[in-house]
Amino acid sequence: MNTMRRNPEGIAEAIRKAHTVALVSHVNPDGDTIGGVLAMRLILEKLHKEVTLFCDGKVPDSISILPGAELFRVPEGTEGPFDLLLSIDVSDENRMGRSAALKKNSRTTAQIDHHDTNPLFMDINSVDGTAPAVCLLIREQMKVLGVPLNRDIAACLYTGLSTDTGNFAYASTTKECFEVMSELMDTGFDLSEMNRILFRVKPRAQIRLLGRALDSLQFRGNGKIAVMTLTRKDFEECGALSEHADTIVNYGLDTIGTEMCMLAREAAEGTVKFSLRAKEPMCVNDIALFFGGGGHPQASGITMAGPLDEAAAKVLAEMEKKMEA
Ligand SMILES: [Mn+2]
Repeated sequence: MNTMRRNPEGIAEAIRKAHTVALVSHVNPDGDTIGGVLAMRLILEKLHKEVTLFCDGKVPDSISILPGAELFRVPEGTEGPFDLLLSIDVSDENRMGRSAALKKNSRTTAQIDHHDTNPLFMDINSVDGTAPAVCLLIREQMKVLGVPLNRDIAACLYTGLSTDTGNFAYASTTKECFEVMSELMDTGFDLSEMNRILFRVKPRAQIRLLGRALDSLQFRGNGKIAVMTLTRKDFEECGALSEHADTIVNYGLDTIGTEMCMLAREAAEGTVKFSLRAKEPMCVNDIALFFGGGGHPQASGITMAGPLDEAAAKVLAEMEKKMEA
């Protein structure tokens, strides 16, 4: 029986046996998966491993300042062979995108993750569904490997820790976050500059897109459900990219009286991408799962076929049903 648990010793053993290592992030990469992979790259290079980084997607601009971010390759699926493939923050095999094809070119597969829906899809799994960020598990992993912290690794781990905990504000934030933060601070990494780049500065296109989304804001379900939509035309006229919509959903949730929020955006090839959020004790991952998506209880996503209005109406109907229940 596979049970979900942290297994830093198992991962360390696999790393020690390997020379060539492929590190894999999830699709639609965020600060935790990118920060985690880049920290792990620095750790593995200290151990003289030959490391290749794969991400099926574009690293968001705000995190492209991290050391090594330019080294990510978009997988073709034919690369390798690798002694070890190690995915970081990937909740299921589909979330590897085209990197999943690298599994067959890898002698051993392993993962470090923190999603409690993870089906443990690698040979070696170190998964803790209660950890608020995978970067927390990377800190533990480097202790087991005997690699010390430095400023660059701290910057990478901070990126994951701060983004996945909403700046240490989500209910998922644990004492361990602050213990690790204390260690990161000892390296002298530039906290205020990191915060400026990660959380404050935004491209003009993103601010314009935010305006469009707020213009679309509606309150349904007795005012408890906030709904926003963005069309392809909105993206085009603002000059915005998909990543520019990533945090907009929070404005709906932050409105007083709102318990659930949805942002529906037209994406590539006639699909619609949904970001769903909920205030505790409300959750949205069951709604996401119902439509073939997934995620965390209070933050989930769905991708489904369009058109936008029809898809949004379907998801909204489920949200309203849940709110009435
Ligand atoms: Mn994460």
